[in-house]
Amino acid sequence: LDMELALRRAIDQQELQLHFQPKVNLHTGKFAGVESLLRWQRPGHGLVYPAEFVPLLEDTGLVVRVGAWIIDAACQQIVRWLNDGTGPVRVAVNVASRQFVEGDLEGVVREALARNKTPPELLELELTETALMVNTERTITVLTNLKALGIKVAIDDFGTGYSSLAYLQRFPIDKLKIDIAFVRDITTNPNDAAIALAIISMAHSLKLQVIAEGVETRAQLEYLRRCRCDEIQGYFFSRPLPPEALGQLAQSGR
Ligand code: G
Ligand code: G
Ligand code: MN
Ligand code: NA
Repeated sequence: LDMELALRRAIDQQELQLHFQPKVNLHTGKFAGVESLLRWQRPGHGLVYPAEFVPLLEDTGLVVRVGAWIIDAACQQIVRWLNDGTGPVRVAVNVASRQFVEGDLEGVVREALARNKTPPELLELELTETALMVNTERTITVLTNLKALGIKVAIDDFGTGYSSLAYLQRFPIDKLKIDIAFVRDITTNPNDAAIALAIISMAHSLKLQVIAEGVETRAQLEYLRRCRCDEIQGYFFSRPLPPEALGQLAQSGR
């Protein structure tokens, strides 16, 4: 309960902030954008990570409100980077299940894009399989409306949830993000390697891009490159960084 109160206060006191983890294009070796990751600068506690409070945000439904703030903050940051000379940076935002299922995601995104004058193609949403499968007809409608706004859509943590392959071709999405669970032992566990390769092949057959998360070693990177994976993200390249730290990195990659 203390935590919930503190979180409610955090929202009002603007203690929430976004950090950004770079993604790299494996075909060109160049910077390919970032994933935004929520942080809580909690007075007396330092920087608090989402594992400690995102579940509570979900349980209390606060995630719908915070989620709208996150999307607006990401749109704002995109424009800040455009204006400060960093250049165009595509930002992928995590969307919580409840935010997708209960919130007016289309309205939130439309307003955030308009208010900040953000080029829509620089915004991407990362949705989970679970959220997409709750009501598949509604999902198709919402995704179609989101795509009409000009943004990109990815399925996060792919391979760990329950999603019917039949829906992969019906959902208007752009990208699959291979879950870290298959990447971790990709160079030592033949099953994980096979699954990752199968996901990449299937995605490409369906004209989807593929990104692998949690890449920590050059060996993982090289395997994924041989599999024709399009992008990677992980500590091998960079940890999540505060927005100020990103400018140079983004420019060096161009
Ligand atoms: O880097 P990290 O420890 O920050 O993230 C931990 C988990 O919290 C990840 O599963 C990530 O998807 C989730 N998370 C991070 N930022 C956000 C966010 O902005 N919104 C939602 N819904 N989840 C987030
Ligand atoms: O949204 P998602 O569940 O994909 O969140 C990504 C999570 O993975 C975040 O907690 C982020 O900090 C973490 N992460 C990013 N890169 C790496 C990595 O290379 N190794 C590990 N172990 N975790 C990572
Ligand atoms: Mn994610
Ligand atoms: Na993930």
